[in-house]
Amino acid sequence: MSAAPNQPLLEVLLDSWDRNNAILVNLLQLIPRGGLEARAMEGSPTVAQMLTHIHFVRLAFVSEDAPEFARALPECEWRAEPDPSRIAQMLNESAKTVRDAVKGRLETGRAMKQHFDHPILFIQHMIWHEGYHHGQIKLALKLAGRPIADTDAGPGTWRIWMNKK
Ligand code: NI
Repeated sequence: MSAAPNQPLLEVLLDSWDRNNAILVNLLQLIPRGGLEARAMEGSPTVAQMLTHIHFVRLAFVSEDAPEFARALPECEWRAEPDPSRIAQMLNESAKTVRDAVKGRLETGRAMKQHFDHPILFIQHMIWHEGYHHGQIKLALKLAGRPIADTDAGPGTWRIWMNKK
C-alpha cells in the first residue's frame, strides 16, 4: 500500500481491516501446540472457541446489516475447531465478507440495515471486538502455561499496524 497522504480514504479503511485480519491469523499461527484448548478459567471459552466466535460474529452482522453479502452462518457460534488451518480459512473468508459488505454499502451510499449509524462503524466495531478477544487469547495461553513471547508476537501483530513499508 502506498503511504501517499492523498490515498482515497476508503482504501485506507479497507487496508486497516485487512491488517486486523492478518494480525488475528498471525496470532493463530503462533499458538503453541495444545493452545487451542486453553481457557482463562473454568467456564470461559477456549482459544479455538473465541476464534470461531469472531468468525461467527462477523457473518452474523453481515447477514443482519448487509444481507446481499450474507453467507451461511455456521451452526455453532463457539465451535471447538481443532484444526488451525481450518480456522485460518474461516477467518480469511469472513474477513473478505465483511470487506465486501462495507465496501458495497459505501460505494452504493446505502445505510446498514439494523445496526451502525454508518457502514464504517461496522469495521470499527469488529476491530474493537477482535482486539478484545486477542487480549483474552493471550491471557488464556499465559494462564495455561503456553505463553507467546512478546518477541515472537510483535512482528506479526503490533508491527502490522505501525511499521511503514
Ligand atoms: Ni465476543
